[in-house]
This record gives sequence, structure tokens and C-alpha cells, in this order.
Amino acid sequence: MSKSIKVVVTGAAGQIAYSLIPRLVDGKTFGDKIVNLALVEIPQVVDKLEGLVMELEDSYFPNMGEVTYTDNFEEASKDADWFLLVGSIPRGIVYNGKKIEERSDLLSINGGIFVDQGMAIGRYGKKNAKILVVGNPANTNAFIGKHAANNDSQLWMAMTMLDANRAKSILAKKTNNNVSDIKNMIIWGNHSPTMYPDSENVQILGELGSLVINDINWVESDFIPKVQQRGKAVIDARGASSATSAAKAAIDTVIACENPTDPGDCFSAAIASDGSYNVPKGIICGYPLMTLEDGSIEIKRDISLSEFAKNKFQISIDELLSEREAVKHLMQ
Ligand code: NAX
Repeated sequence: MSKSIKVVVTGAAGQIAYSLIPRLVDGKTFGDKIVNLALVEIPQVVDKLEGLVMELEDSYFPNMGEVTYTDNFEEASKDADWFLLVGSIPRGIVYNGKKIEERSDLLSINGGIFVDQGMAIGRYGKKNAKILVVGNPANTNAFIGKHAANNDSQLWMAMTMLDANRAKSILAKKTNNNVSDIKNMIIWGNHSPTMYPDSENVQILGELGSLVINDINWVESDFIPKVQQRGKAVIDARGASSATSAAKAAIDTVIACENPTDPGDCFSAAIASDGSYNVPKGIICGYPLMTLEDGSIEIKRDISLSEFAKNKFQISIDELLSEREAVKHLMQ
């Protein structure tokens, strides 16, 4: 064992974090590196993290380094390599005496949190830190955080891996294959019900999805809505939002960023647009990504989109633009 890595996790007492945190130190996600954890919560619940730390110690993970917990995000940020920003205020709770039901209220409240966290990351995080925003509305939270961080050597992402994993699972069932036979699964746009899961460019046992599936009715009226609405279906069935699958997706994203992408494959996450695929620059948009041998992460640029795909993708881009408009007061 040689190097060590520092990972900050917010929302550390929440349900996603409970599945996520042990996997960060299990010796698989970061290989043989020693993983130091800085767990962050709001002041009202931060003390609960003592129990989680006890459980981590009791689990005896040989790769676990120092574990700290705090409600002070700046302190946690110092020299961190990775930030997993899971914490956010969910829809439906009462916040400052008002029930948060509108997406615009959610954008505003969480946006405020991401201004402060972004500034701290830009100032105290490592130069090449990677930031994965899981807390919703993830793309626009990442947009706000990245702007506040004002540090272009750091990489901000919003999580769309869970959507990609859901899509892979549906396609594997539909074609009687194993999920590992499904590659190049792209989620275009926003992590929201407008996302466009791309069944045309996916590779199923090495063949293009558009050739293997060849059933536009199923794609349009079954596959796409199922992926888009899967989060709600889980909430309806479980009475709580996806947790273990969200944690797995966050781990998958970290692993995808830490290791070179296999030729012919890509992974899904949302990053700041550089204008690729005619997306307005700066918005945090779901793209096909590749990790190169030198560790840098790039948009895969050779995907061709059908007219059908372009129209679906545009709906999600328009939504991201309207979210950008709703938070412009936070972009000083
Ligand atoms: P929980 O409500 O169980 O946990 C959230 C935790 O965040 C709480 O303990 C809360 O105290 C903490 N928190 C709030 N503000 C914070 C702040 N400023 N600093 C640190 N901690 C803070 O939610 P959970 O089920 O864990 O979900 C977390 C977030 O993930 C939610 O926003 C949820 O909507 C989002 N999701 C995102 C997904 C994605 O694919 N991007 C899928 C799953 C999930 O829906």
C-alpha cells in the first residue's frame, strides 16, 4: 500500500451515504490507496456521525485511513482529492417555515448551499480535485458550485450514472443479455425526467442498439419513460428515494474516473459543456465521457445523433437553460 487519498462526503448521515461510505474504504474503489474520509453534515445531525464512524471501525477495513466528521465544510475541504456532494434539502420538507414543493424553491435553497461549498472547494480542495454532485437538482447544483469555485483545474460533475445503470438493466432484460454486455450507454442532458437515455448508440454485445432493438415504439413509449421515471417508481414502491443503487452509481462514477475507459466504451456523467453537440457552453450536461491514460476526462465526440435523438436531447437542454435562468441571482 502506498499512496493515500482524501474524500469528502456531504449528507454523510443520509441514506445514500450509509451505503456509499463503506464502499469508499473497502479496497476496491480506490485500489490499494489508503482512504482518508472527511464526513460532513448539518449541525442538527452531525453528532449522529459518531455512530457511523464506530461502525466503520468495527467493520475493520484495512484501507481505511483517518476518519473525521464535522459540520464545517471549509475545514473538511482542505487538500481533498474527491468531493462526493450528496447532501441537499429534499423536496417536500418544511424549510424556514415553508413547504418546499416547487423546483424553483429547491433550486434556490440548494443553490445557496452550493455557492458556499463551491467557494470552499475552489479555495481549499486539491488543484486536480474531482467533484461529483449527487444531491438534486444535481446538474444545476454543480453549475452553481463550479461557478463559485472559480478553479478550472478542478473537475465538476453531476451524477447520471444511476440513470445509465437503470437503462443498461432494462436493455439487458429486453435483449436477454447480461448487463456487462451493454456498453457505451449515454444519458444526454439533465438528471431529471427530461433526460434522454440513448438506445441507438448503445453497444449490445458489440452491435449498435439501433440495429439490435429496431423497435421505435418500444423505445419511445416504454424504454425512455421507464428510465426517466424510475426514480419516482422506486419512491412509490419503497416510500423513500433510491439509496443503495444511487450509492453504487456514485462508486461506479469514481471507478470510471480513476481508470482508463476501455476502447469503444464510455461512461455517463454530466460535465460543463464546451459547446460539444451544440450544447450552450457552461451548463452541466449529461455527456458520454472517457478517462484517458493520463487520467484526464474528455467528452467522446464522435457519436452521431438521429433527428429523433436530437429532438429529445433538446428538451433536456432547454430545461437546463431554464434552471440556469432560475439561479442567475446566485451567479455573482
Ligand atoms: P437523505 O435525506 O437521506 O440525506 C441527505 C442528508 O444531507 C441529510 O442527512 C441532510 O442532513 C444532509 N444535508 C443537507 N444539507 C447539507 C449540507 N449543506 N451539508 C451537508 N449535509 C447536508 O437523502 P438521500 O436519500 O441520501 O439523498 C441525497 C440526495 O441525492 C437527494 O438530493 C436526492 O434527491 C439525491 N439523489 C440523486 C440521485 C442522482 O442520480 N443524482 C439519485 C438518488 C437521489 O434521489
